[in-house]
This record gives sequence, C-alpha cells and structure tokens, in this order.
Amino acid sequence: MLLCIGPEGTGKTLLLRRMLNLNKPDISMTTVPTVGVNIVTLQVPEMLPINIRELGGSMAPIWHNYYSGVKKLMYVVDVSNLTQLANATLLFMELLANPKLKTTQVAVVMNKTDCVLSRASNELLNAMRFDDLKEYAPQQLTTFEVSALAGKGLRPLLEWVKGTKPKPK
Ligand SMILES: Nc1nc2c(ncn2[C@@H]2O[C@H](COP(=O)(O)OP(=O)(O)O)[C@@H](O)[C@H]2O)c(=O)[nH]1
Ligand SMILES: [Mg+2]
Repeated sequence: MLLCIGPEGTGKTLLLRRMLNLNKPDISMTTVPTVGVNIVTLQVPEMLPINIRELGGSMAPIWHNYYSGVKKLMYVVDVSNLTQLANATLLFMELLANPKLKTTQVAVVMNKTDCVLSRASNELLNAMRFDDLKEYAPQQLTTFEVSALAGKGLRPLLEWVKGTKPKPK
C-alpha cells in the first residue's frame, strides 16, 4: 500500500486521477474535498496492481493510524499556497519522525507548478529547510515538481511509484 497525504486542497485527488489516466487528457477536473479515505488502484502492465490510499488533510491528527506497512509515501504540497507552508512543514517533520515510517521511501510532490514562477519550488524547499530534513531524516527523500492540472511532470512520479527507476535526490 502507498500513501498519498498532505494538507487540504494541495491537489491529491486530482493528481491520483491524473496518474490513473495519463493518456486521457479529457478527464474531469472537478474534485470535492476528500472526507475520509480515497483509494485508487493503478494497473501497470506486467505488474501487480498498486493500491494508493489518499488521506484527506482534515484527517492529519489520525494519519498515523495508516502508517503500518507503508512502503512508499507521497507528500503533496501546494507551491502556490505559502500560507499553508508552515503547517505543511510541521506535519511533514512529524511524519518523518514516526518510527513506523523509518524505512518508507518518501516523495515530496510539489504540485500546482502551473500557477507560480519556476523558482517557487526551490524557494519552497528552502523554506521547508529541505536540505536539513534530508540530512537528518532516516528516509530516502525524493522531490518532484508537477502540475496535476496541466498534467506536467507526472511520468517521473509514476516511475517512482512503480519503483522501476529510483531517483534519489
Ligand atoms: N492550478 C492548479 N490547481 C490544481 C492543481 N491540482 C489541483 N488543483 C485544484 O486544487 C483544488 C483541490 O484539489 P484536490 O485534488 O481536491 O485537493 P486534495 O484536497 O489534496 O485532494 C481543486 O480545485 C483542483 O482543481 C494544479 O496542478 N494546478
Ligand atoms: Mg482529496
């Protein structure tokens, strides 16, 4: 089981929908806030189906109930929402410190790159003190810049999910 988590409205539902439908540009862009848990299954040729569980941002206090046995975790942040950043960083540091996730591979997915300048992702990582996190966290951390809306940057993320091309950074 993979987890897809992050604060509310960062684009998790749209991102998962996009990843399920990479070759279909005309999917619906409308989402409703996820209350509870949303599970999607990725069918990859010649691989077992991959289940991804989205946990809504409003569930942050109980995210930890879903950490057992998680091999990979996508942490989705909104690069266009600076007011959310402090909270997003705090929640992220908390999950990195959870012993249940010690050996989990973690991807920081910077979404909504379509509505900011290209340097915003670097500024976000600086604000999160990502270099320090990378040094001290026991997990392998990887970063991705995507736009779920524009369908940008999704292939490398999909490769990471499938595990065919580990991309340490
Ligand atoms: N501009 C832009 N908007 C996005 C992107 N991804 C999601 N959104 C919008 O952000 C809002 C929240 O998306 P949703 O997937 O429901 O977020 P969730 O709460 O993390 O599941 C919706 O209005 C989406 O259309 C993106 O890459 N770019
Ligand atoms: Mg959602």
